[in-house]
Amino acid sequence: MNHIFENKETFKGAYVLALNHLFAKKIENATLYERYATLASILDTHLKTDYRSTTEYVEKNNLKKTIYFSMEFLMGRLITSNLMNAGYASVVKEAFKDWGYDLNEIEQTESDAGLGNGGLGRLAACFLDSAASLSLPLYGNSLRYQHGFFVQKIENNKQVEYPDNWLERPFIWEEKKEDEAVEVPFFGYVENIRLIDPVWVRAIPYDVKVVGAQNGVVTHLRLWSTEPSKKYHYQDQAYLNMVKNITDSLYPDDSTEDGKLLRLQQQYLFSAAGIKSAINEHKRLGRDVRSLADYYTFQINDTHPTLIIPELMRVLMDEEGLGYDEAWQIVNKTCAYTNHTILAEALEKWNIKIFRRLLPRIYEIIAEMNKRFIAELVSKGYSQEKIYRMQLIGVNNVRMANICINASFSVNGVAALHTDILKKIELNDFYQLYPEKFNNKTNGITHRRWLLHINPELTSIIDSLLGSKWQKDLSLIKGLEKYANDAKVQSQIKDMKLTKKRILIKRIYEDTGVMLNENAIFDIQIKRLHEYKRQLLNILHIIYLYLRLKKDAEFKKNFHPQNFIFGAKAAPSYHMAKGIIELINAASKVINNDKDTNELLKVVFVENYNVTYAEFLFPAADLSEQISTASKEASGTGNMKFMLNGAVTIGTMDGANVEIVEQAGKENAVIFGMSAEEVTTLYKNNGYKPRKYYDEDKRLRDIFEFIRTLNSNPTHFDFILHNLLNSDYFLVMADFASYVEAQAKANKLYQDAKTWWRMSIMNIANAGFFTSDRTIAQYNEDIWHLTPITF
Ligand code: 26V
Repeated sequence: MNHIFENKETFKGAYVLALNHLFAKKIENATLYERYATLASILDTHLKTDYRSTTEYVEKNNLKKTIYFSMEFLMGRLITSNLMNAGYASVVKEAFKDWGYDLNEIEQTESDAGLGNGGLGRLAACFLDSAASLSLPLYGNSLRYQHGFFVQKIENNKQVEYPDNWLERPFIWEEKKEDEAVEVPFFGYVENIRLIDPVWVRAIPYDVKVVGAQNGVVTHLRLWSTEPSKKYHYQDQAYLNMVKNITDSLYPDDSTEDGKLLRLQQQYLFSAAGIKSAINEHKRLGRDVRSLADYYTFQINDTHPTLIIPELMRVLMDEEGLGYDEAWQIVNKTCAYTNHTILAEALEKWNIKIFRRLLPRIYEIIAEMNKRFIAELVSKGYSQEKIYRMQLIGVNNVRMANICINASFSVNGVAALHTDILKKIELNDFYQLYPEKFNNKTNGITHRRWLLHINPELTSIIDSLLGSKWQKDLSLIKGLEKYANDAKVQSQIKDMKLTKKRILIKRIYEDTGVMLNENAIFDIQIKRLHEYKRQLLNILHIIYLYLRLKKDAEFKKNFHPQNFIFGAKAAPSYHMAKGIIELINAASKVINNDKDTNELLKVVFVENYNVTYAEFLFPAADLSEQISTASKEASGTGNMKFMLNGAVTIGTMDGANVEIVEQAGKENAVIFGMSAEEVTTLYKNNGYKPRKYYDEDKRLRDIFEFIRTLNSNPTHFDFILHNLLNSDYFLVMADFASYVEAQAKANKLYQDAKTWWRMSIMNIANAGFFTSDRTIAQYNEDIWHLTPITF
């Protein structure tokens, strides 16, 4: 077959024509963006053939689909990943080289699609890549936010938020499907199950192609946008504003408890539209609604898409005329729920008043579900107290997680420890009632983006040792283990790190003016800013190091230089988190400018940490900071990206760290701090006195004193210090001594090069389990049972 990506000459010919067609320019006159847009357009157009054959295959063979409902998909840039998965990266790179251009440079002009907050959204993006690469018919369903996750700037040490106008220039990978628009009703009132006088909003899908790894499979992520309904002749400004607002912005908040009507509106919009489009498709293919469960699984990513449950009930009963029991059976066989947090404050609840006003019929259905559920529990002899804990509606609010657990056939956690805690503690009532529903699916990351794409240097080292089969089946990366002590391989890995550090140093220098020492240990903590993730513990330790280096010559002599790098966004309304960012920046200014220590110790807070920045940071790391209070981090996925790129974890036995240590060996990580069980017991006994640590540990007193010098107003950071002394819910004070010890151990280990690079290689070699290909294969095996597409 002859096509434009066949070889560099055919590609060059097509590219020059397209550039002329799109921008009326010759290549030497085109801007960087025009060169990018031309490449993306011809690739996107080219992919249409595979997209069509995938769709046709799935339809012709009546394959079951999974619709992955997620309010967030943190896609990042797509050009390189699409080119690589399509198998055309080297042809394009060669052609560009002939012209004197660098493909990486072109990539820089694509906007980073930041339709998510953090781990949950990035996981969804990795899942799309893995499912398509495993030839599974999985499709994403979400919202097309006009503004993604805010752009962070640091001004005066503080975080300032700016809007992310990522759609400023056309998003080339999307295609508007006007013909598949649906109308979604809000408000109104109910008369005999009929919704009277609702306000209609038109939902229009934009499909973004998702390219499987060299298997000809192209699926999509469907993003819903809102437009005024076609049902009205006249629309006033208030209505038009409401319509626009629904898909205006992503909530920059992990907090789902803000009670905002708008967020509930977003949730219903993409849930109802997604269900409607699945049912439309199901019928178009000539199938009966009663067989829905044979053709679809709706995976509910956290509780944000919970409303698909009552919505599906509504469609089946009110529109399709099924009885309650029959509808309930279908819902129960199609919906599956993934839980991503045990933090009680993160469990979504909606005020009944708001809920009923916005979604009166949906509320009625949930009330009916609740009535029947309570009756079932009563008949099983449950106590009043237990029933109250489990019911779907509390005194004031609708409980989304309870609805999901009650109505889904599968409930999964995202790491072994997390699922264990759900079963034994947080969701124990439900686990006793439905033990068969509960299962674990440890998270993963796509090694195509997080190794092949971002670290070609490491990829080629592995290729040279193992051939390239491991790229398709990451479990084969285990073959590296036998080179762990090999001096030559160790030095190759060390050189790879140095190369990646130099690239990062340059970027950080350009962004912040801080020049980092390339021989130092690169110690990196990149993730959302949350108290439970304990960036505060990290900065307290850095201050301790700084003070010690200044006064202890012997310590200084034995200390290997260390660069501490942070990247984190705080929710705009999260006062404590923003205070911690300011504290890190204020401390870094003093530390970086102190001639006594600044050859040895630097601290950098990178601005606007996002997927694109992450791609520079992970490969350059030596130490991966995973220091959450044990039991609080459901899984973590950054920990896996570091490991795969040869960093050693310094962390607590929390989330997937437990499995990382299990895979790599305890001797190949630096573990510290209280265990999840100890934390739980401490909370239960109510006996935690953080002030004791302050009184007994001079290091803490010195750190506090230093913090009081960081601002012209000595009480400026007192809200942080007082919290540590008087409450410290996340046990920073309790784990401080143990963390200091762990850090000292890591610094010493690094100085023993043979041991260190052995550890690094052992981490890479044992990261195979953490590919999201494995995660997706397990979801499919246990929950979805999809048949792969085999052309
Ligand atoms: C929400 C909230 C809201 C209230 C304040 C505290 C708080 C803390 C965390 C959250 C997160 C909710 C869901 C979430 O993003 N979970 C993350 O999911 C990742 C993918 O499974 C997982 O790796 C992370 O450990 C988990 O935090």
